[in-house]
Amino acid sequence: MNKTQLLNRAADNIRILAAAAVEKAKSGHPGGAMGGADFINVLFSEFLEYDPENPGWEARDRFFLDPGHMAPMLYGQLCLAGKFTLEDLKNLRQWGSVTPGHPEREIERMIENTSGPLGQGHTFAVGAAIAAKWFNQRYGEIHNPTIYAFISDGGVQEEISQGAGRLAGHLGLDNLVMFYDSNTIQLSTGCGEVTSEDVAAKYKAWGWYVQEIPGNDPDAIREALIKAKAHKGEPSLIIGHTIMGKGCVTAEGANWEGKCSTHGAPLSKAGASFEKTIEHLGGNPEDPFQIFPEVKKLYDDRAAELRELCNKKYEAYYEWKQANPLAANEYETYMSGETPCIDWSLIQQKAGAATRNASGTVLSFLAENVGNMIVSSADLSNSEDPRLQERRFQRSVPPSRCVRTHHGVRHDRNGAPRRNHPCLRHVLRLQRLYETCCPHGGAHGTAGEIHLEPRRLPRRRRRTDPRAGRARGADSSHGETA
Ligand SMILES: Cc1ncc(C[n+]2csc(CCOP(=O)(O)OP(=O)(O)O)c2C)c(N)n1
Ligand SMILES: [Mg+2]
Repeated sequence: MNKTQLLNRAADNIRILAAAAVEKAKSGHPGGAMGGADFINVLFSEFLEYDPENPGWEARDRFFLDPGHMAPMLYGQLCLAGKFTLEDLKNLRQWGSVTPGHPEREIERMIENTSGPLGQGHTFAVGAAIAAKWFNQRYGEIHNPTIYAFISDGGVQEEISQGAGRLAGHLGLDNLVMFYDSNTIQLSTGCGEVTSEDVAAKYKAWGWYVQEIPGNDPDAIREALIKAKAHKGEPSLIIGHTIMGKGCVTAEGANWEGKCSTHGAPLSKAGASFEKTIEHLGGNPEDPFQIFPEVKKLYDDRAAELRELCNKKYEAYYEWKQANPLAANEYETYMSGETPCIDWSLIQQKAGAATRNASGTVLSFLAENVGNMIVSSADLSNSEDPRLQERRFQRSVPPSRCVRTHHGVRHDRNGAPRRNHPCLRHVLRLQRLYETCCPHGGAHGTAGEIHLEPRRLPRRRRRTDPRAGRARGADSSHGETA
């Protein structure tokens, strides 16, 4: 079996697991999951850099799944990577199981965040990319992760994505690589019935580097990912033309791919034959929950490669830390998740001050006290906080402590349901999810939103000293900071 055949086999394995989990649950979304399997498989087996034994490693690459309904694909993938068991997959969408219909966040199992509401994963990824860029500009190579996102037709159509995409292009976030699963099918119709825009032209106009590929071809996916990672100055969009329900057949063995019915129903209820489809994909319909031995080896080998890669990175970090103790101390403080101790009584407000001026007073104070604060401003920066004017987050400019990202006028949805513009909010939320920044957002009609609450995440193990590492076991070095 050559490499291409092996990757096809692994993607078929994911398709089988996703379809089987939905079939057993009697509900869920198999079609999109089966079409996107090739991309996620190449990403996880060749590109995504993570520590298999330390999922909370701060400098890991991130993967955000925008269409949360494609969770069976992610679970299937993470089962190959050893983060879920076959038993977990059998319990998809069951009360109390670890495999809900739309997972939110579970870093230990490598779930950064998926979104139920389509489009939010796009903004999450942009927020993470801004945060990662800030760390990279400030601390260099020791923190240089790639942020990957996976989006589908619905997410590309959602308005919230437009604000996020334009901002990412404007900021030149070349640490962001997004795969668009363009299968031309959505929940109730073909995409052509509801949209006719040129998505490639749209993203190019926003300043993205855009590639179009056959999205079920592992070699094309690999090539596109290599080019995307090498491209500087712009975020990347890989438009993958994929096949909804790839591999689906009927009881008679006729092709049943590209059918809207497979979006949100078990294959047996969507016009396909579950058994024939599993057989067609090389699985066993009597016992579909299996990891093929050659696929297991593929992922075991990848885990060994990743361990070696991480050891080198931990070693490099240790050397950097020895040479830069002050910067390392700052970095580790930010990464520890500890919020600084703020004496709020020091903030003096004038009686009757306008809320935007009051907000500016608070921000000015925080700017001096919260070094990892990222302020997002929707063209209201001068009325809020003049001092932050100089600290603009820009392309290729080493940032100061506490920066402002100027979002421009993006209050683009009248009657937006929340106080702040939703795009801004979700970008902020993700900067928070990145665990390392204190985001603030200011938009029309609000005094701002500051996320400074203590994090509720379990403390993550950090191995800043490579010699204090893995040998001690996964749980023995919690909170190990210098
Ligand atoms: C903001 C938002 N609107 C509507 C939905 C309901 N919904 C879930 S999936 C989906 C269609 C998705 O189509 P696509 O993204 O192409 O996924 P595929 O059918 O290819 O799996 C819709 C409308 C949602 N999850 N979020
Ligand atoms: Mg689709």
